[in-house]
Amino acid sequence: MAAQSVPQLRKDFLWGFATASFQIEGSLDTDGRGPSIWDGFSRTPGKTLDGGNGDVATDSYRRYKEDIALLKSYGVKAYRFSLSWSRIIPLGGRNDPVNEQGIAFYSNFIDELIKNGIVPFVTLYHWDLPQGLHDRYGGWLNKEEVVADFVNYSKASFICFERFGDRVKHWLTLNEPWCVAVLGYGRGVFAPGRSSDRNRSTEGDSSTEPWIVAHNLILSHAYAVKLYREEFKAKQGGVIGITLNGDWAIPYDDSPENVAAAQATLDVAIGWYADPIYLGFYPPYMKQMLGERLPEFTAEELAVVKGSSDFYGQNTYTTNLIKAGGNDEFQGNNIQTFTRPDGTQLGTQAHCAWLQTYPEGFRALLNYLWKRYKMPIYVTENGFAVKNENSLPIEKAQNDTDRVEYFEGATESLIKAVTEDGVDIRSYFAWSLLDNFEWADGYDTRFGVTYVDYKTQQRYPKASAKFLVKWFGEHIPSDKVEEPVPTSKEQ
Ligand code: GBH
Repeated sequence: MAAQSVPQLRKDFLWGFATASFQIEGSLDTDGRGPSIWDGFSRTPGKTLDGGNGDVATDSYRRYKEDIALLKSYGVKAYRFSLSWSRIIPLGGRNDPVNEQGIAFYSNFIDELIKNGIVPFVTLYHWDLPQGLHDRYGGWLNKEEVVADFVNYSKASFICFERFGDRVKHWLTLNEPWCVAVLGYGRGVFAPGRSSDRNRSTEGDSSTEPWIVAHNLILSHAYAVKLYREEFKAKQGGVIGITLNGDWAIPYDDSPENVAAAQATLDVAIGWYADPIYLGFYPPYMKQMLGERLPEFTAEELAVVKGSSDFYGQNTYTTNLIKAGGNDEFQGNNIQTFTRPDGTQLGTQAHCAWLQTYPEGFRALLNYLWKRYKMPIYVTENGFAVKNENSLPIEKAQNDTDRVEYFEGATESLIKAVTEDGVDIRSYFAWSLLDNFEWADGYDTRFGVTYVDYKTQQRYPKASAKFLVKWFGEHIPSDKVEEPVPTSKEQ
């Protein structure tokens, strides 16, 4: 049989699609939700490319059953989504009231997934901090307050979890802390938009705040995991961890300074978070680069931080060539480019400047993470935005050849990493189930495997969805048992 020659992933491999609350839900003032830092930021003129905001998005708060029916039609094993902190605790803080309506929404959502045989894979925080916490004490900048409030929020979220804990087993604390710190407090392109660049922001200090925010994010993650392990894990048997963003880095050429530069880039993009969490210390390169500006953990904190993830979670999209030089600390003072020394491009250009296809880089990154951190890996995001897709008629957009090619390469790298390199990979979530609110790009950039017509909110599957459905159907052993042949007595 042909099926036997196809290399296989684990039987319990979780494949599916990912989204985030603010990017899809809309209904921002519904059922007692409080404002988040993205509400006001996205409504401020000039903050998003096309002026788009999160008021409606893909209307998924109201259409969640339709979204789940779509997931079911794709035959996914799992769905990764995030909870909105402001729906669960509208003002955000540990002494603020919990909103039962918000909890009920996610409880029903989880129920609906389970009813449809889809594993919920839940992110607690995907960038939508309650505005109340930012106004009250500076949000992520304030260690004493924000760590306690995040831990309390985790606990509130676990009210949901507790009701369905026998079947909900996968938790992520934070999505991409690098983006929160750098884009929110360094470059100022994401909420809350703080930056030293006075053309962009009236407040903020890019030389100190991102490092402080990152430190507080790591502690918030770690103490939430501690709570989970102490109070929930034994009875519920789930796993909890963090997911980071990070792309593979290749030296521009084999000169020693560019080889060192590529490693420094990985240290800042990934090691900034992964090294303390999995190895127990900040990368030495960062200490050298930042000196006193890099906060330090107390011995007690470090004991909580080290080992605070049950697995390794990674979002990854592309690969960069790295040259020594430049003064962008968030890239390790190196220059990133897609242009090879011979002038050719690394891969196919996406709609966003930061993304080109390069599937070999995905495989190399998985190997690097496996060797360095020695944890089972959950790939929690991977995807592509087709150039100018937003200006195409729907039928043309549905035929998303560049995205199909991207996923062809990614899945080939995935299966090779597993079967040829022996990397322990447990999940693959494509970003995203739907075109949605793409942060500072507004609705100009589309990442969905399903086209959304924002005028009607109609959903249209693209070719890339069909590709992934077929590919995972062929590469995960089926758990369907053979139907017994009925005996005449049963008939
Ligand atoms: C993910 O981030 C997010 O988790 C998800 O919400 C988002 O929709 C998806 O990607 C697609 O973008 O040019 O300086 O602003 C991916 C990691 C890191 C990619 C920052 C974009 C932009 C750097 N992102 N990068 S900059």
